[in-house]
Amino acid sequence: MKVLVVALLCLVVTSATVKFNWYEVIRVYPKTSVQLNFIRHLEHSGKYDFWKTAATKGFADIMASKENMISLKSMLRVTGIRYSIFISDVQGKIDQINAIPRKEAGPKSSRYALTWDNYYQYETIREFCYALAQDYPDLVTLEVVGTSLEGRELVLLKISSGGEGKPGIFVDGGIHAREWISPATVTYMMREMVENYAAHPEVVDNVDWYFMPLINPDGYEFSHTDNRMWRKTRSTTSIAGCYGADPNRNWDFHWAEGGTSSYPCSEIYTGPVPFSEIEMANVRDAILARASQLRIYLTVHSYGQMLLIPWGYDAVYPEDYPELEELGLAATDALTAVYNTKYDVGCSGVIYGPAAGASDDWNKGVAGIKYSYTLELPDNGRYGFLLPATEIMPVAVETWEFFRVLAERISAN
Ligand code: 0X9
Ligand code: ZN
Repeated sequence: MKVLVVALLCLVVTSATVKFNWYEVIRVYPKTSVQLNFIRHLEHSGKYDFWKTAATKGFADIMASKENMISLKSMLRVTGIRYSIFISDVQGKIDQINAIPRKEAGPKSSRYALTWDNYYQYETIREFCYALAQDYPDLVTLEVVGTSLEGRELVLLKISSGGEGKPGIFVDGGIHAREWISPATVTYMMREMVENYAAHPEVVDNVDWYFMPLINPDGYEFSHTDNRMWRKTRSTTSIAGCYGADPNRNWDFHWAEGGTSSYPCSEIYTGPVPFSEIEMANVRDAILARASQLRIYLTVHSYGQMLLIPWGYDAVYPEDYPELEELGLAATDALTAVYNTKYDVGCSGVIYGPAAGASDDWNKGVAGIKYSYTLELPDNGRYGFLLPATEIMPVAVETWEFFRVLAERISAN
Protein backbone atom coordinates (compact mmCIF):
# COMPACT_ATOMS: atom_id res chain seq x y z
CA MET A 1 0.00 0.00 0.00
CA LYS A 2 2.79 2.38 1.00
CA VAL A 3 4.56 1.63 -2.28
CA LEU A 4 1.37 2.36 -4.21
CA VAL A 5 0.91 5.72 -2.48
CA VAL A 6 4.52 6.68 -3.19
CA ALA A 7 4.15 5.56 -6.82
CA LEU A 8 0.96 7.60 -7.21
CA LEU A 9 2.58 10.64 -5.63
CA CYS A 10 5.51 10.33 -8.02
CA LEU A 11 3.09 10.17 -10.94
CA VAL A 12 1.33 13.32 -9.81
CA VAL A 13 4.60 15.17 -9.34
CA THR A 14 5.92 14.01 -12.72
CA SER A 15 2.75 14.82 -14.59
CA ALA A 16 2.70 18.32 -13.05
CA THR A 17 5.98 19.04 -14.79
CA VAL A 18 5.64 20.72 -18.16
CA LYS A 19 7.27 18.65 -20.89
CA PHE A 20 8.96 20.24 -23.88
CA ASN A 21 8.92 17.27 -26.22
CA TRP A 22 10.05 18.38 -29.66
CA TYR A 23 10.00 22.02 -28.74
CA GLU A 24 12.63 23.67 -30.83
CA VAL A 25 14.80 26.73 -30.26
CA ILE A 26 15.87 28.57 -33.37
CA ARG A 27 18.19 31.50 -33.82
CA VAL A 28 16.79 34.06 -36.25
CA TYR A 29 18.77 36.76 -38.00
CA PRO A 30 16.66 39.80 -38.94
CA LYS A 31 18.70 42.01 -41.25
CA THR A 32 16.45 44.92 -42.26
CA SER A 33 14.42 47.19 -40.00
CA VAL A 34 11.22 45.70 -41.41
CA GLN A 35 12.42 42.22 -40.46
CA LEU A 36 13.48 43.42 -37.02
CA ASN A 37 10.09 45.01 -36.40
CA PHE A 38 8.38 41.83 -37.49
CA ILE A 39 10.39 39.76 -34.98
CA ARG A 40 9.70 42.29 -32.21
CA HIS A 41 6.02 42.14 -33.02
CA LEU A 42 6.17 38.35 -32.60
CA GLU A 43 7.88 38.78 -29.25
CA HIS A 44 5.19 41.06 -27.90
CA SER A 45 2.44 38.71 -29.02
CA GLY A 46 3.31 36.27 -26.24
CA LYS A 47 2.83 33.29 -28.51
CA TYR A 48 6.51 32.38 -28.58
CA ASP A 49 9.07 32.11 -25.84
CA PHE A 50 11.94 34.40 -26.71
CA TRP A 51 15.01 32.98 -25.03
CA LYS A 52 16.82 36.05 -26.36
CA THR A 53 15.16 39.24 -27.46
CA ALA A 54 15.58 40.59 -30.97
CA ALA A 55 18.84 42.49 -30.63
CA THR A 56 19.36 45.56 -32.71
CA LYS A 57 22.28 43.90 -34.42
CA GLY A 58 22.41 40.18 -34.58
CA PHE A 59 19.81 37.65 -33.67
CA ALA A 60 16.95 36.46 -31.49
CA ASP A 61 16.51 32.97 -30.02
CA ILE A 62 12.95 31.68 -30.11
CA MET A 63 11.45 28.55 -28.56
CA ALA A 64 8.18 27.09 -29.87
CA SER A 65 6.30 23.81 -29.91
CA LYS A 66 6.54 21.67 -33.03
CA GLU A 67 3.19 22.98 -34.35
CA ASN A 68 3.92 26.64 -33.63
CA MET A 69 7.36 26.22 -35.11
CA ILE A 70 5.93 25.09 -38.45
CA SER A 71 3.94 28.31 -38.82
CA LEU A 72 6.81 30.42 -37.46
CA LYS A 73 9.25 28.98 -39.99
CA SER A 74 6.89 29.56 -42.87
CA MET A 75 6.44 33.20 -41.75
CA LEU A 76 10.21 33.55 -41.62
CA ARG A 77 10.52 32.16 -45.14
CA VAL A 78 7.87 34.56 -46.44
CA THR A 79 9.58 37.53 -44.81
CA GLY A 80 13.02 36.35 -45.94
CA ILE A 81 14.46 36.06 -42.43
CA ARG A 82 17.29 33.57 -42.11
CA TYR A 83 17.38 31.15 -39.17
CA SER A 84 19.39 28.24 -37.82
CA ILE A 85 18.51 25.45 -35.39
CA PHE A 86 19.81 26.06 -31.86
CA ILE A 87 18.16 23.17 -29.96
CA SER A 88 16.08 20.65 -31.90
CA ASP A 89 14.34 18.96 -28.96
CA VAL A 90 14.27 20.94 -25.73
CA GLN A 91 12.96 18.04 -23.63
CA GLY A 92 15.60 15.76 -25.13
CA LYS A 93 18.22 18.31 -24.13
CA ILE A 94 16.80 18.60 -20.60
CA ASP A 95 16.81 14.79 -20.21
CA GLN A 96 20.29 14.51 -21.66
CA ILE A 97 21.61 17.13 -19.24
CA ASN A 98 19.88 15.52 -16.28
CA ALA A 99 21.56 12.23 -17.20
CA ILE A 100 25.08 13.70 -17.11
CA PRO A 101 26.72 11.94 -14.16
CA ARG A 102 27.41 14.37 -11.36
CA LYS A 103 31.12 14.94 -10.98
CA GLU A 104 32.00 16.24 -7.56
CA ALA A 105 33.78 19.53 -8.05
CA GLY A 106 34.37 22.66 -6.07
CA PRO A 107 34.02 23.37 -2.39
CA LYS A 108 31.89 21.36 0.02
CA SER A 109 30.79 22.04 3.57
CA SER A 110 29.54 19.99 6.46
CA ARG A 111 27.47 23.01 7.55
CA TYR A 112 25.20 23.29 4.52
CA ALA A 113 24.12 21.19 1.54
CA LEU A 114 24.85 23.71 -1.22
CA THR A 115 27.66 22.77 -3.61
CA TRP A 116 28.74 24.12 -6.98
CA ASP A 117 28.47 20.91 -8.97
CA ASN A 118 24.69 20.94 -9.04
CA TYR A 119 21.75 23.36 -9.16
CA TYR A 120 19.70 23.64 -5.97
CA GLN A 121 16.28 24.81 -4.93
CA TYR A 122 15.41 27.83 -2.81
CA GLU A 123 15.58 26.13 0.58
CA THR A 124 19.16 24.94 0.06
CA ILE A 125 20.27 28.41 -0.99
CA ARG A 126 18.53 29.93 2.01
CA GLU A 127 20.16 27.41 4.35
CA PHE A 128 23.56 28.33 2.89
CA CYS A 129 22.98 32.03 3.61
CA TYR A 130 22.03 31.34 7.23
CA ALA A 131 25.02 29.02 7.69
CA LEU A 132 27.45 31.68 6.39
CA ALA A 133 25.97 34.28 8.72
CA GLN A 134 26.06 31.93 11.69
CA ASP A 135 29.61 30.68 11.11
CA TYR A 136 31.19 34.04 10.29
CA PRO A 137 29.45 36.62 12.47
CA ASP A 138 32.43 38.98 12.19
CA LEU A 139 32.09 39.18 8.42
CA VAL A 140 28.47 38.43 7.61
CA THR A 141 25.18 40.03 8.59
CA LEU A 142 21.96 38.50 7.38
CA GLU A 143 18.78 40.46 6.95
CA VAL A 144 15.43 39.32 5.62
CA VAL A 145 14.22 42.32 3.64
CA GLY A 146 10.70 41.00 3.05
CA THR A 147 9.02 37.97 1.64
CA SER A 148 7.88 36.89 -1.80
CA LEU A 149 4.24 36.60 -2.79
CA GLU A 150 4.26 32.94 -1.76
CA GLY A 151 6.00 33.74 1.50
CA ARG A 152 9.62 32.91 0.75
CA GLU A 153 12.28 34.99 2.44
CA LEU A 154 14.20 37.60 0.46
CA VAL A 155 17.58 37.24 2.05
CA LEU A 156 20.20 40.00 2.00
CA LEU A 157 23.73 39.24 3.16
CA LYS A 158 26.09 42.03 4.00
CA ILE A 159 29.72 40.97 3.81
CA SER A 160 31.99 43.46 5.49
CA SER A 161 35.05 43.50 7.70
CA GLY A 162 33.83 46.66 9.40
CA GLY A 163 34.98 50.25 9.38
CA GLU A 164 33.34 53.39 8.12
CA GLY A 165 33.02 55.10 4.75
CA LYS A 166 33.67 52.18 2.44
CA PRO A 167 32.09 52.04 -1.01
CA GLY A 168 29.18 49.63 -1.28
CA ILE A 169 28.52 47.11 -4.05
CA PHE A 170 25.05 45.61 -4.39
CA VAL A 171 24.69 42.31 -6.27
CA ASP A 172 21.52 40.41 -7.04
CA GLY A 173 20.85 37.10 -8.73
CA GLY A 174 17.95 34.93 -9.82
CA ILE A 175 15.64 37.72 -11.00
CA HIS A 176 14.75 35.55 -13.99
CA ALA A 177 13.69 32.15 -12.74
CA ARG A 178 15.17 29.91 -15.41
CA GLU A 179 18.63 31.49 -15.36
CA TRP A 180 19.93 28.95 -12.86
CA ILE A 181 23.58 29.76 -13.38
CA SER A 182 22.94 33.18 -11.81
CA PRO A 183 22.23 32.21 -8.17
CA ALA A 184 24.81 29.42 -8.49
CA THR A 185 27.49 31.95 -9.43
CA VAL A 186 26.41 34.63 -6.97
CA THR A 187 26.47 32.17 -4.05
CA TYR A 188 29.97 31.13 -5.08
CA MET A 189 31.13 34.76 -4.88
CA MET A 190 29.66 35.02 -1.39
CA ARG A 191 31.35 31.80 -0.29
CA GLU A 192 34.71 32.80 -1.73
CA MET A 193 34.66 36.14 0.06
CA VAL A 194 33.72 34.66 3.40
CA GLU A 195 35.20 31.17 3.66
CA ASN A 196 38.30 32.08 1.69
CA TYR A 197 38.68 35.57 3.10
CA ALA A 198 42.32 35.05 4.10
CA ALA A 199 43.37 34.33 0.49
CA HIS A 200 42.30 37.82 -0.69
CA PRO A 201 41.32 40.00 2.27
CA GLU A 202 41.44 43.18 0.15
CA VAL A 203 38.32 42.15 -1.79
CA VAL A 204 36.29 42.41 1.41
CA ASP A 205 38.35 44.90 3.37
CA ASN A 206 37.98 47.72 0.84
CA VAL A 207 34.27 47.32 0.11
CA ASP A 208 30.96 46.62 1.84
CA TRP A 209 29.22 43.95 -0.22
CA TYR A 210 25.46 43.45 -0.29
CA PHE A 211 24.28 40.20 -1.84
CA MET A 212 20.77 39.04 -2.66
CA PRO A 213 21.37 35.74 -4.48
CA LEU A 214 17.74 34.94 -5.27
CA ILE A 215 15.30 37.81 -5.73
CA ASN A 216 12.56 35.91 -7.56
CA PRO A 217 12.34 32.83 -5.34
CA ASP A 218 8.77 31.85 -6.30
CA GLY A 219 9.56 31.82 -10.00
CA TYR A 220 12.84 30.02 -9.35
CA GLU A 221 11.16 27.32 -7.32
CA PHE A 222 8.50 26.91 -10.00
CA SER A 223 11.21 26.45 -12.62
CA HIS A 224 12.52 23.53 -10.56
CA THR A 225 9.21 21.88 -9.74
CA ASP A 226 6.85 22.63 -12.63
CA ASN A 227 8.26 24.38 -15.64
CA ARG A 228 11.98 24.46 -16.36
CA MET A 229 11.52 27.38 -18.76
CA TRP A 230 9.69 29.71 -16.33
CA ARG A 231 11.04 33.29 -16.43
CA LYS A 232 8.62 35.55 -14.57
CA THR A 233 7.28 35.94 -11.05
CA ARG A 234 4.22 33.94 -9.97
CA SER A 235 1.73 36.72 -9.27
CA THR A 236 -1.88 36.45 -10.31
CA THR A 237 -2.68 40.02 -11.20
CA SER A 238 -3.86 39.21 -14.70
CA ILE A 239 -7.34 38.52 -15.95
CA ALA A 240 -6.01 36.58 -18.92
CA GLY A 241 -5.33 33.48 -16.84
CA CYS A 242 -1.59 33.88 -17.17
CA TYR A 243 0.74 34.10 -14.21
CA GLY A 244 3.51 36.46 -13.36
CA ALA A 245 5.14 39.60 -14.64
CA ASP A 246 8.66 39.99 -15.96
CA PRO A 247 10.45 41.25 -12.84
CA ASN A 248 12.93 42.96 -15.11
CA ARG A 249 10.25 45.06 -16.81
CA ASN A 250 8.63 46.06 -13.52
CA TRP A 251 10.95 48.85 -12.29
CA ASP A 252 9.76 52.42 -12.32
CA PHE A 253 12.06 54.05 -14.82
CA HIS A 254 10.73 54.52 -18.36
CA TRP A 255 8.30 51.80 -17.30
CA ALA A 256 6.32 50.15 -20.13
CA GLU A 257 8.32 51.80 -22.89
CA GLY A 258 10.30 49.91 -25.57
CA GLY A 259 10.84 46.15 -25.43
CA THR A 260 7.98 45.46 -23.06
CA SER A 261 4.46 44.12 -23.31
CA SER A 262 1.21 44.99 -21.57
CA TYR A 263 -0.15 41.54 -22.42
CA PRO A 264 -0.10 39.43 -19.22
CA CYS A 265 0.78 36.23 -21.07
CA SER A 266 3.90 37.73 -22.61
CA GLU A 267 7.30 36.80 -21.18
CA ILE A 268 8.09 40.53 -21.08
CA TYR A 269 4.87 41.62 -19.36
CA THR A 270 5.44 44.83 -17.40
CA GLY A 271 2.95 44.00 -14.64
CA PRO A 272 -0.12 46.22 -14.14
CA VAL A 273 1.79 49.07 -12.48
CA PRO A 274 5.47 49.73 -11.68
CA PHE A 275 6.67 47.64 -8.74
CA SER A 276 3.49 45.57 -8.77
CA GLU A 277 5.72 42.60 -7.95
CA ILE A 278 6.24 42.47 -4.20
CA GLU A 279 9.71 40.97 -4.60
CA MET A 280 10.91 43.90 -6.71
CA ALA A 281 9.33 46.43 -4.35
CA ASN A 282 11.22 44.79 -1.47
CA VAL A 283 14.53 44.80 -3.33
CA ARG A 284 13.94 48.45 -4.28
CA ASP A 285 13.47 49.37 -0.63
CA ALA A 286 16.56 47.43 0.41
CA ILE A 287 18.59 49.35 -2.16
CA LEU A 288 17.12 52.75 -1.30
CA ALA A 289 17.96 52.21 2.36
CA ARG A 290 21.65 51.97 1.38
CA ALA A 291 21.71 54.03 -1.81
CA SER A 292 24.00 56.76 -0.51
CA GLN A 293 26.73 54.18 0.12
CA LEU A 294 26.34 52.19 -3.10
CA ARG A 295 28.78 52.78 -5.94
CA ILE A 296 28.07 49.69 -8.03
CA TYR A 297 24.87 47.81 -8.80
CA LEU A 298 25.31 44.47 -10.53
CA THR A 299 22.44 42.21 -11.54
CA VAL A 300 23.45 38.74 -12.66
CA HIS A 301 21.53 37.05 -15.49
CA SER A 302 22.15 34.55 -18.26
CA TYR A 303 22.81 33.86 -21.07
CA GLY A 304 24.77 35.55 -23.86
CA GLN A 305 28.14 36.54 -22.36
CA MET A 306 27.51 40.26 -22.30
CA LEU A 307 28.09 43.10 -19.90
CA LEU A 308 25.24 45.52 -20.50
CA ILE A 309 25.59 49.16 -19.59
CA PRO A 310 22.63 51.61 -19.30
CA TRP A 311 20.61 52.85 -20.83
CA GLY A 312 18.54 49.86 -21.79
CA TYR A 313 15.16 51.53 -22.25
CA ASP A 314 16.35 52.78 -25.63
CA ALA A 315 19.53 53.16 -27.63
CA VAL A 316 20.71 56.10 -25.52
CA TYR A 317 24.11 56.56 -23.88
CA PRO A 318 24.39 58.14 -20.43
CA GLU A 319 26.78 61.02 -20.33
CA ASP A 320 29.24 59.13 -18.11
CA TYR A 321 29.13 56.05 -20.34
CA PRO A 322 32.92 56.03 -20.99
CA GLU A 323 33.60 55.59 -17.28
CA LEU A 324 31.18 52.69 -17.00
CA GLU A 325 32.65 51.13 -20.10
CA GLU A 326 36.19 51.47 -18.80
CA LEU A 327 35.43 49.66 -15.56
CA GLY A 328 33.35 47.07 -17.43
CA LEU A 329 36.16 46.33 -19.87
CA ALA A 330 38.73 46.01 -17.09
CA ALA A 331 36.50 43.53 -15.25
CA THR A 332 35.59 41.44 -18.30
CA ASP A 333 39.23 41.40 -19.47
CA ALA A 334 40.20 39.84 -16.15
CA LEU A 335 37.40 37.30 -16.55
CA THR A 336 38.45 36.45 -20.10
CA ALA A 337 42.06 35.96 -19.03
CA VAL A 338 41.05 32.86 -17.03
CA TYR A 339 39.59 30.53 -19.70
CA ASN A 340 39.32 32.83 -22.70
CA THR A 341 35.54 33.26 -22.35
CA LYS A 342 34.69 36.30 -24.45
CA TYR A 343 32.17 38.94 -23.34
CA ASP A 344 30.65 41.77 -25.34
CA VAL A 345 30.59 45.04 -23.42
CA GLY A 346 28.29 47.78 -24.61
CA CYS A 347 25.29 50.00 -24.20
CA SER A 348 22.29 47.80 -23.51
CA GLY A 349 19.82 49.59 -25.78
CA VAL A 350 22.32 49.34 -28.60
CA ILE A 351 23.88 45.88 -28.39
CA TYR A 352 20.94 44.07 -26.77
CA GLY A 353 18.00 46.15 -27.95
CA PRO A 354 15.50 48.21 -25.98
CA ALA A 355 14.06 46.67 -22.82
CA ALA A 356 12.57 49.28 -20.49
CA GLY A 357 11.74 48.98 -16.80
CA ALA A 358 14.82 46.89 -15.98
CA SER A 359 16.61 47.02 -12.65
CA ASP A 360 19.93 48.34 -14.00
CA ASP A 361 18.31 51.46 -15.47
CA TRP A 362 16.34 52.18 -12.30
CA ASN A 363 19.41 51.79 -10.13
CA LYS A 364 21.30 54.33 -12.19
CA GLY A 365 18.42 56.63 -13.09
CA VAL A 366 16.51 56.70 -9.80
CA ALA A 367 18.71 55.31 -7.01
CA GLY A 368 21.64 57.26 -8.45
CA ILE A 369 24.16 54.41 -8.42
CA LYS A 370 26.70 55.46 -10.99
CA TYR A 371 28.10 52.09 -12.03
CA SER A 372 25.08 49.96 -12.85
CA TYR A 373 25.44 46.78 -14.91
CA THR A 374 23.67 43.67 -16.12
CA LEU A 375 25.97 40.69 -16.44
CA GLU A 376 24.75 37.98 -18.81
CA LEU A 377 26.66 34.84 -17.87
CA PRO A 378 27.42 31.96 -20.30
CA ASP A 379 26.80 30.37 -22.55
CA ASN A 380 26.42 31.80 -25.96
CA GLY A 381 24.28 29.54 -28.07
CA ARG A 382 24.82 25.91 -27.17
CA TYR A 383 22.72 25.21 -24.08
CA GLY A 384 21.30 28.64 -23.27
CA PHE A 385 19.36 28.43 -20.01
CA LEU A 386 20.04 24.68 -19.88
CA LEU A 387 23.71 25.14 -19.08
CA PRO A 388 24.88 21.84 -17.51
CA ALA A 389 25.84 21.94 -13.84
CA THR A 390 29.35 20.83 -14.78
CA GLU A 391 29.80 24.39 -16.06
CA ILE A 392 29.07 26.07 -12.70
CA MET A 393 32.63 25.85 -11.42
CA PRO A 394 34.35 27.19 -14.55
CA VAL A 395 31.84 30.04 -14.76
CA ALA A 396 32.20 30.81 -11.05
CA VAL A 397 35.99 30.72 -11.12
CA GLU A 398 36.29 33.10 -14.06
CA THR A 399 33.54 35.41 -12.75
CA TRP A 400 35.43 35.71 -9.49
CA GLU A 401 38.09 37.69 -11.36
CA PHE A 402 35.39 40.07 -12.58
CA PHE A 403 34.29 40.67 -8.99
CA ARG A 404 37.85 41.10 -7.84
CA VAL A 405 38.42 43.92 -10.35
CA LEU A 406 35.19 45.67 -9.36
CA ALA A 407 36.35 45.74 -5.75
CA GLU A 408 39.86 46.84 -6.60
CA ARG A 409 38.83 49.65 -8.95
CA ILE A 410 35.98 51.03 -6.91
CA SER A 411 38.04 51.28 -3.75
CA ALA A 412 40.87 52.98 -5.62
CA ASN A 413 38.80 55.89 -6.93
O1 0X9 B 1 15.86 41.28 -21.11
C1 0X9 B 1 16.32 41.29 -19.96
O2 0X9 B 1 15.65 41.50 -18.97
C2 0X9 B 1 17.82 41.00 -19.77
N1 0X9 B 1 18.22 39.88 -20.58
S1 0X9 B 1 17.67 38.36 -20.29
O3 0X9 B 1 17.97 37.56 -21.44
N2 0X9 B 1 18.49 37.76 -19.07
O4 0X9 B 1 16.29 38.41 -19.98
C3 0X9 B 1 18.62 42.21 -20.17
C4 0X9 B 1 18.27 43.50 -19.50
C5 0X9 B 1 19.21 44.59 -19.87
N3 0X9 B 1 18.92 45.86 -19.27
C6 0X9 B 1 18.06 46.75 -19.79
N4 0X9 B 1 17.46 46.57 -20.91
N5 0X9 B 1 17.87 47.86 -19.11
ZN1 ZN C 1 17.57 37.52 -17.31
